[in-house]
Amino acid sequence: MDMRNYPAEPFRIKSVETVKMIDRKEREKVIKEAGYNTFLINSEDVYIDLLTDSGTNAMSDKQWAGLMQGDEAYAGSKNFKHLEETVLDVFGFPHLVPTHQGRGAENILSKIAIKPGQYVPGNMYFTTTRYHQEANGGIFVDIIQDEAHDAALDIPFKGNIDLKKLERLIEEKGAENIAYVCLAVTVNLAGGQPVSMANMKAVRELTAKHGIKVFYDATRCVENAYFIKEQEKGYEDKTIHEIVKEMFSYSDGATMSGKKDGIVNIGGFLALRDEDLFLAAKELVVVFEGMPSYGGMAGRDMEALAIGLKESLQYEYIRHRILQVRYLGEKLKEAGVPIVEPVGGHAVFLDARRFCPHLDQEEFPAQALAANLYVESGVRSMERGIVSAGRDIKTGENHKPKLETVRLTIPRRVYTYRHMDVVADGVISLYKHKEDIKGLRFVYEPKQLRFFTARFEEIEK
Ligand code: P71
Repeated sequence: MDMRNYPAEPFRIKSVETVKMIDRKEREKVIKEAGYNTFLINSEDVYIDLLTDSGTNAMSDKQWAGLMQGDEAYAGSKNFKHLEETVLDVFGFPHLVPTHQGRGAENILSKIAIKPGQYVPGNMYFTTTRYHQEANGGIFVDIIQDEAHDAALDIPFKGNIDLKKLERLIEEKGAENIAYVCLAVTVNLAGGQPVSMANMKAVRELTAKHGIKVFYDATRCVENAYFIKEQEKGYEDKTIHEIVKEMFSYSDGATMSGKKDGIVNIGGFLALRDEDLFLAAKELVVVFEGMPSYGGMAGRDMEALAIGLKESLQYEYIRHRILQVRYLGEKLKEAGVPIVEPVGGHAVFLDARRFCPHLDQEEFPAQALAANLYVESGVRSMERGIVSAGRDIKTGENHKPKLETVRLTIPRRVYTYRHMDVVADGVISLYKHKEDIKGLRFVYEPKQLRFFTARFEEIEK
């Protein structure tokens, strides 16, 4: 691989955290005790932690300095004002409801914008998003283009909405039975795949004709903007900030987990254009989160998020971010390891169907692969397949997603290219004896969001 294609870290390291590596024998013990669930492994037993990019980011010196300027007044914190101004500047939304993290915003949006029995079309489900939609009587409908469900298909803007699917849904169910369109930028479970500006515009035009609102999941919107600059005609010379602003101009509001592209460790928000919806949201935020001027966040955390949002728009930052992830993906591809293509914004997804063709989906191949990768290398990853998908709320049957993946999620500004090499070596060495990976069965299955705390045992054949 030609390293000239991959920019060096656009930062210096000011503070370090020492990590240790326990040996294979100990890791075998750890994974068994964790019920073969990487969520249940202690951080201290992990060498390189790619469980998630959520809240695991390294803050800048400016963000740490911002923490010291936290105004912890119960009401009217100056940091709220700063965050409010920043959200207006970055996204163009005049109304802000801070929440403790993304799902807090999803809870409130679902409650104010869904009437029981209404449909909520979206570009692929996300676990917490769909949970809140369904918990509030909504019926999630996947309207992402079919191509997104095909792991091996390498096409740009794989996260796009299929406009025909949306049009058909509106015709069949009637516009009044559609709560809103939920548009995620990027699409996490499709592999961090972006949505094109043309698609966002077209969704806006179609829904406007029918008076249907569009809310974005803004969680990884800056990564999405980078892909637009890199790959969509007419955007080469625009700044990331300009692209983000245009993206959100085609929406009525957004939920955001600040723990990703906000480059912080905790926090999130709901942002809205509409005054009446804002009033409704404010009435609920006091019940579920806190006063409207802090919601679920400390003053200092609002300050760090305001600063982080601005930093994320810097071209050098986001270019390095995206290309570091791509570097890992390209290394694995070169070695013949099956991954979801193209490589998305926040993670490389291993295609567990092709990695473990000897396992049936009901034997949880991705869960088993994640467990074995930990034993092999000390690298922690996350299952994103049948276990994450859960059961159908009506029939109780397992959802069986076409994508059965293991996510190697890269935290922002935390690891170096050399760390990526170590990860790639671990995956490649496991791939060489993949037939040894045994299937799993549940010994404990929680009712909601089961992947967090489920326990498994190996199936001996
Ligand atoms: C991720 C997470 C965190 C997570 C969530 C559920 C299971 C395991 C890990 C969170 C997201 C997300 C998108 C697109 C909303 C949330 C919720 N992702 N939308 O990928 O990716 O935000 O965690 O701040 O509540 O590991 P929240």
